[in-house]
Amino acid sequence: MRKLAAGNWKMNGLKADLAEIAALVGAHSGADCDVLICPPATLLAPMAEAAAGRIAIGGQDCHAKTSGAHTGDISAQMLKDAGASAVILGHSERRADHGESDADVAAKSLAAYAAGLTAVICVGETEAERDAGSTLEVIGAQLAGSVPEGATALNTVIAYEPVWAIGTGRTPTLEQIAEVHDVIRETLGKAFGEEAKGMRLLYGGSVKPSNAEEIFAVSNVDGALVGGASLKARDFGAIIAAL
Ligand code: G2H
Repeated sequence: MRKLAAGNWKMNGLKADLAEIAALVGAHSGADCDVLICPPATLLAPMAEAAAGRIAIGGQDCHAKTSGAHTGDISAQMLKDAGASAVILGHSERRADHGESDADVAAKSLAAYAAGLTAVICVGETEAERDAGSTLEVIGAQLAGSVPEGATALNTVIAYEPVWAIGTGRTPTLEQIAEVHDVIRETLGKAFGEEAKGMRLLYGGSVKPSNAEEIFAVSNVDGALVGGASLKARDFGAIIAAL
């Protein structure tokens, strides 16, 4: 399966930062993996232009509806229109800051599919849930509620992002990552059959150049969703090179 390095710029990036994309396009030349950058909505169109089709561009959220009276929201169609081919959905920051439920994420995923976007659906346990020994149960429930019928290897990517590892510099052990990714593959297999074998499973949470190679070697890790280390072409380029 072709691996995927996805960058999540979160609420970072101004026009001046588009230079990083120009540099990344250079760094990505010849890389044997797919690269996706999800900038803030304000940079989608100019970034798509700067990426020149060499790097895929994605949104960080979308509304479940296609249009209407939803001030401040953005539809999947609008993302597509701006040059996106994917959208991150159900990131833990959206779940925490905006109260997004699994059902919301499933509805948004369907909107993404309808617009022709790949949904990068995020799941992950909190530290309290891991300490309580309920990680696998939490992940199973999130997958069941967030990944809708109609998910295929082409339209769906799953990102496992333990909440306690996001932006903290802490990462699970390689055994913990393997355990969760193996269970995600198995759970998707029960729900989606053969399609699940081709769905890419990304690890996310404090991925950086120094730990990328060992994480990418873990069973059922098909790439990464990278936050802080995706903002600079030098760092993200090193992660891409490790894939
Ligand atoms: C997790 C990740 C990107 P970071 O949110 O989705 O961010 O790599 O900064 O931990």
